Amino acid sequence: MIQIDEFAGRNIAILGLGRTGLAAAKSLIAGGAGVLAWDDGKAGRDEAEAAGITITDLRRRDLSDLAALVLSPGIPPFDLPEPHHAVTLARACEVPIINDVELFGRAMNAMDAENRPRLVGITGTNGKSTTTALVTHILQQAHLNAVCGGNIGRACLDLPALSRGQVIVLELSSYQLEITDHLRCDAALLLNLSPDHLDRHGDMDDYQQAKVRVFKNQQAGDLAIIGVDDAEGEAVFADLEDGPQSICAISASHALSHGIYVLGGKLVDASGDRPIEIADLSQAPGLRGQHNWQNAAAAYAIARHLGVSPDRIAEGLYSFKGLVHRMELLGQMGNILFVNDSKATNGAAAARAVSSYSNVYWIGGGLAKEDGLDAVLPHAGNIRKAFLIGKAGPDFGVALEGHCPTQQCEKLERAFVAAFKAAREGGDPEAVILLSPACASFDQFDSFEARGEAFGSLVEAILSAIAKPAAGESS
Ligand code: UMA
Ligand code: ADP
Repeated sequence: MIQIDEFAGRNIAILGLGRTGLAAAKSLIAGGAGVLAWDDGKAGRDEAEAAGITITDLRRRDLSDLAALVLSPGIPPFDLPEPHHAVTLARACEVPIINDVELFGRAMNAMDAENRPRLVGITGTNGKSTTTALVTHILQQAHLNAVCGGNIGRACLDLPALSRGQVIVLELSSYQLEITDHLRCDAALLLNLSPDHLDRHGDMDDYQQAKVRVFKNQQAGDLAIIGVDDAEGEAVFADLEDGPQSICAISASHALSHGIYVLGGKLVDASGDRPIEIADLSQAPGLRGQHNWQNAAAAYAIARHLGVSPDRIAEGLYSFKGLVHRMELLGQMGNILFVNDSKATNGAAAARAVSSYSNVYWIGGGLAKEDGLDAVLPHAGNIRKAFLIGKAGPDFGVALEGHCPTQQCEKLERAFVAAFKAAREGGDPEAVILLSPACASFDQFDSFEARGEAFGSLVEAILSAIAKPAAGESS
């Protein structure tokens, strides 16, 4: 746990007692602050009380004596979609609204330069978790004391106490960045940008403004890495050219005269006098698909900045296993692969998976995002048939008309059974039953993890049913 001393002897409120709020409460209490904690959900309050944290209803209290209100990332700090009552009260009393990443950034800044860990900040619309895990894996393989946290699942204040020689790799969402002011990253990455979370940010411009805060406070000697495969990234790169930090462009779609790029699977470092081939990513099983090449190029740039040798980085790229729920190969039956990409909660992410395979029996749908299926349609030629579920099913059916056959299945189980039958009858040399929904899961599941696990159970049931001969059948 990272102890936060800044509020010793003062009262500070915490709204939201999930992973972020619980960790923040513990860090602040350890540092001597008077913590007033609240969660609108009973489960959150109960868990906090069990951990010895006092509960105070922040919606019904005068907040004017507070030094700050610490918000969880899931609770909007501004007016969209609508402000929380406690946020409105805090604003009226001019209480600063901050978050755990801001507390973390200030604690880092308060350290002596020689003891301060090095910090990597990773953001983008898609690929954050994969790149965060990949960077951490490469650094650990190179025997650096690296840990990761943030949006990837472990609150940043829950990480081990800050100490000399550590490298902290933080995955940062737009929700976390939008009210973070003092974070300074030794290496900061913006992978890509496409429409997401616009209900909260209002428009692309506001979303982009939140994301580019990852570069705020960078100094000479720090590195900004920017994916330039989309127009937004190119614009951010141009904006940063006048900044104090060094900048590095990365691409998975074209050669760069200066930067790091991947072409035909070959990772090339063109940041020096002449381009040098570093690795052949077609030999990296955990980094299949062009989108993962973008992640690999970014991870390479970060690890080089932290002093890891190109050979060591290549070893890390080859030995990376990938993350669960992201184009995760669950198993194979004859010519049929089962791939769980439940984390594809928007169209841009699903497009990457659909474009990575031929003969896709695609399971998609759920709660649609702003970008709908726009990014998937150019790759619909790879879809042999779409099996649609959830609220978005009917709209996706309309969007796919004229592109590929579709079947409305409503539920995941029905979609899986229908997709399996179709894939068996299809006779393709390699077929893929791909769950890559292009949607959030919340209409039918608690989380993308629960959705991926449900898919995994269906796959497991089929694989074990086929492996075991039926009763009475001779082997
Ligand atoms: N709550 C209220 N009132 C509200 C809304 C929520 O009291 O109006 C309470 C809930 O009852 C709950 C708590 O707030 O107890 C949840 O807070 P939270 O949603 O911020 O969740 P945490 O558990 O703190 O997890 C957060 C991130 N969640 C979100 O941003 C929504 C996690 O990212 C992150 O891993 C974690 O902090 C540690 O840093 C998850 C996520 O979905 C993976 N992120 C989004 C994404 O990747 O698209 C941004
Ligand atoms: P995030 O943490 O940003 O949501 P993940 O690494 O969890 O990103 O991947 C989310 C989804 O996006 C998965 O479906 C994955 O296959 C896909 N994906 C991973 N990297 C990229 C990328 N660089 N560009 C687009 N999609 C990606």
